[in-house]
Amino acid sequence: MRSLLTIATIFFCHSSFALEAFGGPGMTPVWSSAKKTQVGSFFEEIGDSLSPIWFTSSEGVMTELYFPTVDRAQLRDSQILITGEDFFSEERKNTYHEVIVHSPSLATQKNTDPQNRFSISRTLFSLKNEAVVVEKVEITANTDGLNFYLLTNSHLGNTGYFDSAFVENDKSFSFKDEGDLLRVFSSTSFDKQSVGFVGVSDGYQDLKDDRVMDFSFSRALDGNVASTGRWSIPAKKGSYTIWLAYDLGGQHHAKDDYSYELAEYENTWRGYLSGLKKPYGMSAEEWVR
Ligand SMILES: [Ca+2]
Ligand SMILES: [Ca+2]
Repeated sequence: MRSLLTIATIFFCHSSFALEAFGGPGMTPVWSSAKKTQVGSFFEEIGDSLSPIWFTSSEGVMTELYFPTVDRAQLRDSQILITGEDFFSEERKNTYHEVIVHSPSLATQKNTDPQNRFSISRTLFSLKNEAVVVEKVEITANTDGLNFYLLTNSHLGNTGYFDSAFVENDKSFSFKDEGDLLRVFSSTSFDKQSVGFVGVSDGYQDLKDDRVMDFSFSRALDGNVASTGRWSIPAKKGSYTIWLAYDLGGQHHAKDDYSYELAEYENTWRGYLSGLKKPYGMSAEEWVR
């Protein structure tokens, strides 16, 4: 009887219908690569901007976010996993990374599958008066049958330990570690969602071998946690634009389109830079492209 109970318990804990993820606290947290390709923050004139948030990227994806001071990290990374009928790919490790510089303050990172089955472009910026970083993600599928998953690993309060992750609704996840909070919003809904412990019950572990998302845990408490959401976009060739908002201030009302805010971010930096002395040998046009 006891062994039956044990089996039943194990089955329940590992069932995709269970509410709480198994395997806590997950693997030992590690930070992302220090070889950053981009750092950014909203241009701040005293009394003008109220955006105490800094973002970074490395290996083609968003890495540490800092809030409310530049020495307090809140995120490890956020990237995309891709599955096809016969392959699994991790955006950060399995794609070619290219950086397209639009201006001194704005860049797009383009990640291309070596077999050109897909590409993902991401443009990062932050909002003027809120602790919110936005990613404009453009996905291009060059073949049918692909699925794209957002994988986010929080490191609230300067450590990957002690975080809890929750599925909020079909467009958002939240993370908590005592007084630190991160909410992640997507303009496109997810048709499958789960949170879990990194290295054990997260989306990466779920997908890497069988390419099928089986887990649907709605909370993972007190550990090294990550959220996974499969975007509800057609598994067909095509291009899809998705806006992601990462809110560390806790007050943000997500939007479906941040084009205006993207232009505002760029224009404030452009205005500031146009007033600086240009580097020797460089034309003003080259300096503020
Ligand atoms: Ca933490
Ligand atoms: Ca699976």
